[in-house]
Amino acid sequence: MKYQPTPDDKFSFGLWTVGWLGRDPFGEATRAALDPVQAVQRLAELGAYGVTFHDDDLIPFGAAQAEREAHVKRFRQALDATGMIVPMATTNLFSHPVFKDGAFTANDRDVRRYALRKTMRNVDLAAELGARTYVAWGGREGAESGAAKDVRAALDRMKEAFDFLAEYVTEQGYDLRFAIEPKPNEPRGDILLPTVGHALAFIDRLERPELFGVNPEVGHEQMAGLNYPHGIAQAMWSGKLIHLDLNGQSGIKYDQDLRFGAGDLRAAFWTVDLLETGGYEGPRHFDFKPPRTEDYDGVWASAAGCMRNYLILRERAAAFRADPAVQEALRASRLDELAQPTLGAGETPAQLLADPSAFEEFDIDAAAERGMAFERLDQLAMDHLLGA
Ligand code: XLS
Ligand code: MN
Ligand code: MN
Repeated sequence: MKYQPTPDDKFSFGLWTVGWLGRDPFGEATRAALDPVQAVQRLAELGAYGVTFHDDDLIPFGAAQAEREAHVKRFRQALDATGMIVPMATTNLFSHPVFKDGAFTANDRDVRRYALRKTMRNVDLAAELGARTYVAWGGREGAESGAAKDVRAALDRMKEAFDFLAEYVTEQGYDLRFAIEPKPNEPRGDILLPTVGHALAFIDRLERPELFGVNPEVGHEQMAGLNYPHGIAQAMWSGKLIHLDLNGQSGIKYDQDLRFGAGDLRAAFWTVDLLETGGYEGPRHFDFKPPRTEDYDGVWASAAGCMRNYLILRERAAAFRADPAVQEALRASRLDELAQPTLGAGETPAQLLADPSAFEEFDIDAAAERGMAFERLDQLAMDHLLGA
């Protein structure tokens, strides 16, 4: 069947995505709780290869040890029965009221110490279940007002937390890297590490940067009006795209978490094109929320839609790249020239200064007149995207 996902496509979903009950700031849940075991089974049937979770998605917050073990055991059995894997896990450091001022950067020191313990505990479980990536989304790390957070001190505390966790993972011999997930706002008025760029710069200041990457989410960059494919391209260029959250978003507004392909379809096309041609080998992870209008049939239709849209876009992007007219248009737009270094091999400042063709004899007017032919190129992309 066409566009039928298989495990080779590496599609994964968070338990909290299909398991979202539809509770929002204005209304109660519209769906009954979903058993994680059922989520694993249904996602496997739909063609996903992996499932991810926050600690509290799998084991209710505050569960006693015996209860905890029972939940993990049932989950593990469902994984074994379906062949599903756990490529990634993460910590819920935002739902419980104790985290109202953040976790790793809460002003209260005891809250910060508790947050570290809660994370270490789930890092252990993640490693036990074979996860290779540990996502850290600092949803409550931020503020609503200026004096409430000393951002430089908070970044010191954030660095302290990540350096400590990296040390812990190394000491334990876990094969696990951390992926920091940026988001500009919601639930805090302003969140620390708001964009991919902020996160990349922060990682450079850590003691073991090699254990860190980013987990960019489509909607989070678009909430800030940013170009998602450009953001992940820079993460790739930095060797830091180790995981990602695919979903849909319509412009600068609240975090919509629409299914992948909804919202900005052109950005979705370029995203798939980049992932498929840029050497990204990690999971294609969906972090979306089936709208609260849907019953469970709608939930599974929405999850299937994420994967179907990815596969359609993959086909369209490949057709775009393979089209001789596109290859010609790319040359006309001089993309091949962009790939050439600006300087000759080993060319020195003195040599560039001595090259009259670069300045004295450079025909500025002729160069300024040259068209870039981008519109024709983009229309070819549109034709492929629309199947014209
Ligand atoms: C929320 C985030 C969250 C992370 C995991 O906006 O997307 O779901 O992906 O904690
Ligand atoms: Mn989101
Ligand atoms: Mn996310």
